[in-house]
Amino acid sequence: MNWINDPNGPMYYNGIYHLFYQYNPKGAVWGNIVWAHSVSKDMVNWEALEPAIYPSESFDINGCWSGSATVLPENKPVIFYTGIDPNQYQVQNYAVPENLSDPYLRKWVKPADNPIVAADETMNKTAFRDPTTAWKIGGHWRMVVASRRKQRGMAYLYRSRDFRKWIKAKHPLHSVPNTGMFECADFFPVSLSGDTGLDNSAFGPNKHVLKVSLDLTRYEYYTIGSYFPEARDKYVVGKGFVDGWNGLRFDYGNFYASKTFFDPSKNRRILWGWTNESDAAQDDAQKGWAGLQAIPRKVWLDPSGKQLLQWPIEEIETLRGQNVQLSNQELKSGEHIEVKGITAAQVDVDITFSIPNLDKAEPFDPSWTNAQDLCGLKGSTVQGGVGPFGLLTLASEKLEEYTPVFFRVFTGLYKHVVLLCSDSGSSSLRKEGLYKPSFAGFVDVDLDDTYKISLRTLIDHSVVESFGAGGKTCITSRVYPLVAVFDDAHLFVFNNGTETITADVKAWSMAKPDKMNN
Ligand code: DQQ
Repeated sequence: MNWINDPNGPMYYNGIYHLFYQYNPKGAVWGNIVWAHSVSKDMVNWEALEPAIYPSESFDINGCWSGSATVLPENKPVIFYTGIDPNQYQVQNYAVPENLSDPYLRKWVKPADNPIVAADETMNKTAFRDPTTAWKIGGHWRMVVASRRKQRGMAYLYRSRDFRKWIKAKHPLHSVPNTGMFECADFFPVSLSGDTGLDNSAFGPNKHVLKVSLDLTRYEYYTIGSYFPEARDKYVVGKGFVDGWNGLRFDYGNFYASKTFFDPSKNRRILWGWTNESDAAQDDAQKGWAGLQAIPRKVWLDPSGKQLLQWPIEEIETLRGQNVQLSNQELKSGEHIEVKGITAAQVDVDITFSIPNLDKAEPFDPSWTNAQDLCGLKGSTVQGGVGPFGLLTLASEKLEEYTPVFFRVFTGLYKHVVLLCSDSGSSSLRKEGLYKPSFAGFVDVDLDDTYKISLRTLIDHSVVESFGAGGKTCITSRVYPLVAVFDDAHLFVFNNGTETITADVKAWSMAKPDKMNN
C-alpha cells in the first residue's frame, strides 16, 4: 500500500539483502517520508518489515530522505541519510543497527552526535542531500553529498578518519554548469574487463562512474572517467563522454533516483531504480499505491569502455514457468505474429533478430539528435526499410491497445544508426490522465559486423522493462491498458519495415514472487 520512491541503502549483510526506500506510511502521494525496509535472500522474494528510520529527533523531524549504506571492514553496516530539520534545512545523519545479531537488522539507532554533516554558510542549505556509500583509500573515508550552487550541479566531497567527524574537501569531487540540482549522486569503480563488480573502496587499474539524477529534467545521466584520490581527490570525466543533461543514461524511460551497491556474495554490482506511476494522482489514491522499484540489474563496463551494460539479475529467472519458442521465424513486411502459450501480462521475452540485408535502411538525418523526438516522429506503424521491428507488448487481440518495443535502423555517415523505442502512445484506450511518452535511446552496436540484434523485455502488468543489444540501451515504461489485461493481454512479434527480418524468440510465463522464506 501507499507511496514509494527512491531506493535507499541497498546492501548485503550476512546472507540477507536489505532494501530501504522512501515511503509514505499514510497515503499514495509523496509526504511523511520514512525509510521503509524489506529483506530478501535472492532479491526476488521479499519480506516487508517495519520502517527502519523515521522522524524522531530534531535533526530529522521533518523527514528522513534518501541515503546509502556502507558495510565497514569489521562487517558493521552504517546508514547515511538526509534529515530535514526544524528549519527545513537538509542535514546528513547516520544510523547503526541496534543489534548486529538480529539477522534482519530491524531496529536502527541514531547516535547523539548527529547530524554529522551540515551545509556551511557558502552552501545551499535546502538543496544538500542524498549522501553516497562511503569509500576508503589510504587512511581516509570519503563520501559525496549532492547539491547545487545556483544552476551548477555540485557533488561535494567529505573526508573522515574515524567515520564520525567529516570535513568538507577543498574541492568538490565534481561539478557541472547548467544542470540544476544533482540528486542521488552515485560514485563507484568498475573493472576494466569482465562483468565482476568492485567494492566501493577498490582502487587500482579501473575506471569510475559518476551518476547524478537531475531534479530539473527528472532523469539521470552518468559519465565514466578516472578518479585521482591523491591528486586533489578529483574525478575527471573520460574523453568522449557528454557531461550534462544529454549524457548517457542507465535507462531512457521512467527510472530515477537510482543507486548501486556491491554484492560480495556474487562479486557483482547491482543497480536499483525507482519507477514512478504515469497515471494521475487520483488513480493512485483509488488503487491505494504508487511507485515501484524496477527489477534489480547487474551493471558492468562494456568491453568498448564507452558505456555500461546492464542485465536483470539472474535470480529473476527462478520465476520462469511455461516456455515457448519460435525458431527462425520469418517476419515479412507488415506481419505480426502472436507468441502464444504464455501469460502475456507477466512474461520474460528474449529475442534475437537477424537482419539479412541492411541496404534498404533509411538515411539518417544528423539533425535527429533527440532519440525520443525521433521515436515520436517515426512510430511503430511508420514503415521504414530495416524496421521498425520488435515486440507488441500488452496488446489487445485486435490491437486497439499495445505498447511496441522496437528497433529501427538508419544508414548513417560512417555506420548504421540504431534506435530503440518503447512507445506508450497506443498503450491504453484511456484518453485522459495518462502520461504516454515515446521513450527512446540510440543503441551503439555495429550491425555491419553481426547483422543481429537482441531484445530482452520483462513485462509485468503495468511495467515494461526492455534491454536492447545485451543491455546497452535500457528503457522502462509504465502503461495502463484497459482491455489488454490479465488473460486478455497478448504478445506479438512484428515487422513494419520493407525488408524481411527473422526472429528467434524465447518467452517464459513468469510466476509471482513469494515471501522470503517460502
Ligand atoms: N527524493 C528524496 C530526496 C531525493 C529525491 C525525497 C529524489 O532525498 O533528492 O523523497 O527523488
